Amino acid sequence: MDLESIEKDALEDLNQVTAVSDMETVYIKYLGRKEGRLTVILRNLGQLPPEEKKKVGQEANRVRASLEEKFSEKKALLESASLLTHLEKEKVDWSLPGLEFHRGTAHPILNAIREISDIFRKMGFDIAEGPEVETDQFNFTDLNIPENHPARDMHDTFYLEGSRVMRTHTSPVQVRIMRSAQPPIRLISPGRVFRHEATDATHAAIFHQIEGLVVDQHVSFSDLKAVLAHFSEVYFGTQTRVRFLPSYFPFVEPGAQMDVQCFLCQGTQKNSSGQACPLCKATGWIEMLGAGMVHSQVFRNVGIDPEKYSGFAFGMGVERILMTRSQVRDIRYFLESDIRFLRQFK
Ligand code: FA5
Repeated sequence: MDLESIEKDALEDLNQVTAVSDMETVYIKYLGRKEGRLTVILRNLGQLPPEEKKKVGQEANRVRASLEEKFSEKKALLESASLLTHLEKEKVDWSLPGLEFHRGTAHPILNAIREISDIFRKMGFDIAEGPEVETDQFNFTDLNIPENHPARDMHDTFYLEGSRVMRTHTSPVQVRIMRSAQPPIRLISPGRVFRHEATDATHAAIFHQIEGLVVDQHVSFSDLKAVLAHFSEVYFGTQTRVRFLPSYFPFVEPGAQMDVQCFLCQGTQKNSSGQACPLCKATGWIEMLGAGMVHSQVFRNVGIDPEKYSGFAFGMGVERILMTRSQVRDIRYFLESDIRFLRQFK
């Protein structure tokens, strides 16, 4: 009988269904309002002779009720199965290690600048900034380094159009400040500087300096020495040896430099295999800063009376100072963004 095969076919089709989304097609095929195989039979009952009409009608209704029930059972089954797979997928394994979130930090050089600046701030120094693109006049001429002066050779730089240069040191900030402010002046100025330089373990072409300038009445060379000695004691500790020796810079008189003992060879000038220390080039010392008393010509260039005022200045290399304290063997590491190197400074 038709009804029997409809029920059988419908149940078989239903059996094949594995997703709720596929049930609709099967449902329509048998129970759809227009063309459903069972629906058509029910709709045409009226055309049957009364005896058969009753029999077929009863059976057709039973099949319909049974199929409806089977469909909703299957639907419920599929829905709970898909919910389970969904939950399974979303299951959280609380025993797994968490995802580590790496927070960015300031670059070690920036941190060193902050730390060094703090030491000077506690000694009463203000902080000033100057531009990285400087005029030839402020970078050289006003600092008593006229054109064709041999000192310009040591500061070979990147020249720009219109007598502008990438500053070779932070000393032009001295000029800018002294031109705009009257003494007393007591400030430091950290910043980036640029030199056309053959790089090696202690020389980079882009590095950082911190300039210091004090101008007042009766400022003496011993004030300079005391300030620098205090700085090195606080920053390096009392165990690190430093030395203060004469040097030449056209914008100071007298001029000096401060060296720090090479941490790699401990001043012995040799490495562990007895060869020349590659870091300090077998000198036992690393130059840390240049300094001196502000030259009277510089005072005249910026409009400060050298008879009334005196002052000292210094310019320290931030990378060299940090290298010494953190025992970094090559300045070029600071320019690479190798996270393994940077993480050591946390
Ligand atoms: C100067 O730049 C002077 N302006 C310093 C100064 C300021 C003297 C005020 C007197 C008064 P110098 O070229 O020596 O001097 O550089 C100063 C410091 O910068 C050095 O002692 C060193 O620590 C660092 N330095 C110099 N050249 C390099 C380089 N190529 N790479 C990394 N650090 C450097």
